[in-house]
Amino acid sequence: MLSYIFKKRGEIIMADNQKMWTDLGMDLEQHDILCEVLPGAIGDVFLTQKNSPAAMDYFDMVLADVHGLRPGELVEFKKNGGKVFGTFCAYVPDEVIFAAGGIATGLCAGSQFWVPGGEKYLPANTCPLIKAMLGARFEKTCPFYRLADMYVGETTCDGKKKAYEILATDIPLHVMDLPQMKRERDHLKWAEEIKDLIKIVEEVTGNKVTEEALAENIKKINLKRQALQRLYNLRASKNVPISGTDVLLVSQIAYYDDPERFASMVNKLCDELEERVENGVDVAKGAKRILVSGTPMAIPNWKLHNIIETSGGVVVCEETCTGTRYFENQVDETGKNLDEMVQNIADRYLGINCACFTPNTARADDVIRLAKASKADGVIDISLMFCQTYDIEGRSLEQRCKEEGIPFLGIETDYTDNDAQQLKTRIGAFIEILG
Ligand code: BJ8
Repeated sequence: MLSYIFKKRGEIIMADNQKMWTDLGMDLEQHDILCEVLPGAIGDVFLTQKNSPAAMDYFDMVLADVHGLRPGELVEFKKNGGKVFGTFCAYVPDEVIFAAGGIATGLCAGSQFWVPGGEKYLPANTCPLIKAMLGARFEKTCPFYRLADMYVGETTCDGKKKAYEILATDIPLHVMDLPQMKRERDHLKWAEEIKDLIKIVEEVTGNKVTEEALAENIKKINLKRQALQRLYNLRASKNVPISGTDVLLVSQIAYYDDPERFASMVNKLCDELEERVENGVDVAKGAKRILVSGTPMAIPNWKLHNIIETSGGVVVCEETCTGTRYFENQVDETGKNLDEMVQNIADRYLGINCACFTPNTARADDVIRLAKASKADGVIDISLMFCQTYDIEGRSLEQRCKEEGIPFLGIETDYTDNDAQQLKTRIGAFIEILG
């Protein structure tokens, strides 16, 4: 039983991860089916791209052995007593987990493959991301879901809250009580929640979160954010040096790669892109520049980017949690003691503008600001099916874009390909009318 690794674009080698997957208690037969689909999907989306930067090789390699490479590292880490924490949301502060000597890893849920498994536990009219979370865990077909010692959830949307109750029947799960408003007292409350998380990770890892360790990890995660910000700044140049599909992959990998290695690989990519910008290299000459906003696109969800970029558009920015919401704003590094550092962490994370908050007008401000900064010709706002908060917010966002004279297209979709043709037609028509 084999997983496929693309060593370089177009070159496929095989890796045998069977023993690790068996040890993790995975359903190998079902997992084989997923492994068979993935290389085709990667080939269709990534290998058909022209003029992809050479430094994307690293991210392609990570993707091609997505269930082998990083899980293998985490398994080794656990053999030496390390603890792994699986997270689901951009609000959970990785700094705290790393400061306790643990490793945080995103638990992505971007594949239709996991949705039917989730529907055994949840109503069909639940957001596909949430259904995929449960499917990935209970169907035993994702090594990340298997190897995490604990999950860390958060009180964002109602669907996730209920899903965490079900997941907690199968794995230790701590839920952080995220405020739904951003008043001063909410900032203080979020700091208290982070202190609770510190206690939990200290208990699980057996390590204290010291001032030194927290300061060091604030810097470490900030460096990752800075690398991503650099990448996004380069996309804003007149000639587009990298496709949105490639950048989406980088953003998806950000959630589970080693933070230091990831930052250095993103910076390496940026060095290459800087040269491209100077030399006028454009991967999408004549294409219309699109800002994508809305719900996150967890790996391996490349559906919308692929459609946009094969319909005369190029994605130049994502106002999503697999985009700017993940890395904008640094944690203030001047905190002198644990209390100050925790408050600085709380303040940075509460700066994220998720539709779960009320009011959330700052998100529309973000979209307008980013559309202008990235010189977008239009905004495509995406809501995963049955995600009420993003769907509802789409209406006011459309209004704001209209007021600013920015063309806007709202889309509701899921992980299936059932609507792909229809979306191609709608997106193609939208791109046509962009001036
Ligand atoms: S900070 S966007 S990662 S909650 S799409 S599961 S909201 S029903 S993913 Fe999210 Fe954190 Fe917000 Fe970002 Fe619910 Fe909507 Fe599904 Fe969602």
